[in-house]
Parts: sequence; C-alpha cells; structure tokens
Amino acid sequence: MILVGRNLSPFTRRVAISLQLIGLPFERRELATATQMDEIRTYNPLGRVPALVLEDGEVLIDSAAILDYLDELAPADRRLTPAAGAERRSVNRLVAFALGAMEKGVIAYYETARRPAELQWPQWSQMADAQILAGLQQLETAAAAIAGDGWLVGERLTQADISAVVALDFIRAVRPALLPAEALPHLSALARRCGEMPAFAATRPQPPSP
Ligand SMILES: N[C@@H](CCC(=O)N[C@@H](CS)C(=O)NCC(=O)O)C(=O)O
Repeated sequence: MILVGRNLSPFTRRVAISLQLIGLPFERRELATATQMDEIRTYNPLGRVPALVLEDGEVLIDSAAILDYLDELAPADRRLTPAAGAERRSVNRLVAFALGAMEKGVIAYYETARRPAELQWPQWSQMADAQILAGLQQLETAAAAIAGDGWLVGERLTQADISAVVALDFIRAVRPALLPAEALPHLSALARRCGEMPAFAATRPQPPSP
C-alpha cells in the first residue's frame, strides 16, 4: 500500500500511525498540498490528502474511510475502533473532538500564515482558535480520567488516543502561541507516553517553514 501525504497533515499522520500499530507494511509519497497539488490530484481528484493506494490500485480517500478499511484488515486484538457498543461510541466521540481541532487548526493556520496579511479576518482565526481549544479541552478532560498508564477508552490504545495525540501535536506545530507549555497537562502526558512509541516518534510533524 502507498500512503499519500505528509506527517504535517494530521489526517495523514493518524493513518500512518494506525498502519504501523496494526502492523501493515506501506510506502510513503510525502506530497505537500501547497506545492504538489497536481500530483495529489492523480490520486484524489479533490486534491486532498491522505489517500491510500491499495495493492490492486484502488485508491481510498479521507482518513475516516481509510481507517475504517484498516480496521477491517486488522486482527481483532489490533482493531483501533471497537466494532460496536459503548466503547465504539466513546472512541468516535473523542475522535470527533480531535478531528474538529485538526480541521479548525488547518483553517486558523491557512488564515494567519498563508493568506495575504491585507486579506486576513482576525475574528475568523479567533473563532477557529476558540473551537480548537474547546475540542482539545474535551480531550484533556478525558485524559484526566485515565488511571495510571491507561488509555482514553477501554483497556488498550484506540483511535481515540491516536487522534487525540495527533491533534495536540499538530496544534503545537501550527499554532504554538495557543498552547503554553503547561496547558492541557493530562493530554500532554498521554502525548509524551505515545511519543515514546516508534509509530508516533517516526511521524512527528515538523513545524511548517514560514
Ligand atoms: N476529512 C479529510 C480532511 C483532509 C484534509 O483536510 N487534508 C488537508 C491537509 S491537512 C488537505 O488536503 N488540504 C488541501 C485542501 O483541502 O485543499 C480527512 O479526514 O482525510
């Protein structure tokens, strides 16, 4: 399989980490949306990452759809989202907060770093920042309830942990001023713990160049 997209894209990174944790081998095409859109369109007509090219050439798009397929391939004890029940709903709820923070992070980053200064609308990025913080705060509350070396939902690491940590790392990379070092201590502790795992360490995003 070939994963298209860079680790700075949190949607791509959560797929990269999931592939590694499930134990599925894959190659990377680290294409950037800002400069390599034409090539990205050859995989996804929308010009978005991630895309995952399967062995037979079929191309999956959108991280949620890709992760849904990866869970189909995973042995039961490596599924990242439970197949049914209360734990599935809890994972999906936390993932929705993480995805919301990621989406609003992309918006705030584009508005403040990519849009020409004279066209920027500060209220727009401020609203996005408030939504980022609201999403991350929900993840912090869930992380505060973790006992010891536990996980956000159930007895083992799930997509909730992956997406929560990826969201936090992404916001720290693209909106560093939004989160002082002491902010979100429980979520940060979870991120440090995950950061020791090769799948997270090897995909850590670099802050974008100015
Ligand atoms: N819902 C999509 C979001 C993907 C997304 O927004 N990707 C960004 C990169 S972080 C992108 O491709 N942006 C370029 C664009 O939308 O034009 C997913 O989960 O895969």
